[in-house]
Amino acid sequence: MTPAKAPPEFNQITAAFALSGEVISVGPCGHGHINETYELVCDDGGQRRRYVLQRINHHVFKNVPALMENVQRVTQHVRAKQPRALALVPLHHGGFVKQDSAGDWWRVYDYVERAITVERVTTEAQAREAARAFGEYQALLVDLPGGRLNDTIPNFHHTRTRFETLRRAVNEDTQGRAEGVRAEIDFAYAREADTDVLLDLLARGELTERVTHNDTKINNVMLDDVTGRCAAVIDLDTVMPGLSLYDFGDMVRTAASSTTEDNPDATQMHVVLPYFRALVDGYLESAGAVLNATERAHLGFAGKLLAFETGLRFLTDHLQGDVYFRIHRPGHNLDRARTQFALVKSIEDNADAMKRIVDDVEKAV
Ligand code: GN1
Ligand code: MG
Repeated sequence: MTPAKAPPEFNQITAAFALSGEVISVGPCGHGHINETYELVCDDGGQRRRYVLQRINHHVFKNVPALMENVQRVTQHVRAKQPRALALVPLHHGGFVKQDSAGDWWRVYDYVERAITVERVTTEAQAREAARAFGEYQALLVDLPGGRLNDTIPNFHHTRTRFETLRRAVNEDTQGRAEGVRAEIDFAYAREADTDVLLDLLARGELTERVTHNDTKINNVMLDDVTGRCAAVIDLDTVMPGLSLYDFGDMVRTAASSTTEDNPDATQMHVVLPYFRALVDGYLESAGAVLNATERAHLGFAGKLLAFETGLRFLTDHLQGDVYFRIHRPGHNLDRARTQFALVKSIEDNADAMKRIVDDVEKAV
């Protein structure tokens, strides 16, 4: 995907939303790979008010009204319990999403002020707080009224499907890139058996479907810039039925790792055990009462699985010509696949130590 373009008919779009004041500036916002995100600054009678405007990627999220129904239900439910949680801004004429003449969909959130996101954890306290916050989010959604949420992306974390998609991309090799990534393909194929582990446990009833966030990377939690406590969980487009282990695993992938997924030098990537311990500690503090013994027993494996699955997705996108994740340089998705696979290897090498950490933390709770 190419970097964000200037949005068309911008004024008509912002005018449709019930904003306080006049829009005085628009700038880029965040580091997401899928949607386009802008910061809107409004002048409200001399007071500055900020909003987040997003163009929803409808090639990725094919049913935007169904997605927005989820987001609306979830934000309404969480906001009643967390005053700083994300809130949608309505349209003047009702509803929360505006379609422009090109068929693109737009929505606006209130800006979460006095809070930051980080791309990489630098203290154990940050890791613990992020995990506590995502665990709390999970626990808050246990009593979400209104029935099952829509599947905004079917089979999103179905690792077997992700694996088969990679295999198809290798066989089709539309860009002629397979030869150059033989080592990565072999790495993936050697771990095929991992793809079914959680799916088999789910089929046997040992894991339970829950309402999960499904994209718990570290930059999807906003931390108060003074206290460091969670201000808001963001990026709610994939909140839908899922496994809690997907949420925990994606935290391990992005918060118990030594470098970012974008690092072109994959040798710098490894699991950071003190951050892993902090994640287990924070997650069990808030979600511990919800989790069953099978979930607890697979916390380390979940980190490996999500790094593996995300690596499969990056490698597939590289082979297919970078059509899904936004890239900022040639080979970017390949670099990302390499960091993910380096993390998988590191988690394999540290599996015993990670198991001991989980046991230790459980004993202490
Ligand atoms: C995407 O939108 P963003 O950048 O927060 C992706 C996640 C991946 C992540 C990898 C809808 O998240 O699943 O884990 O990139 N979101 C979607 O950085 O595919
Ligand atoms: Mg995001």
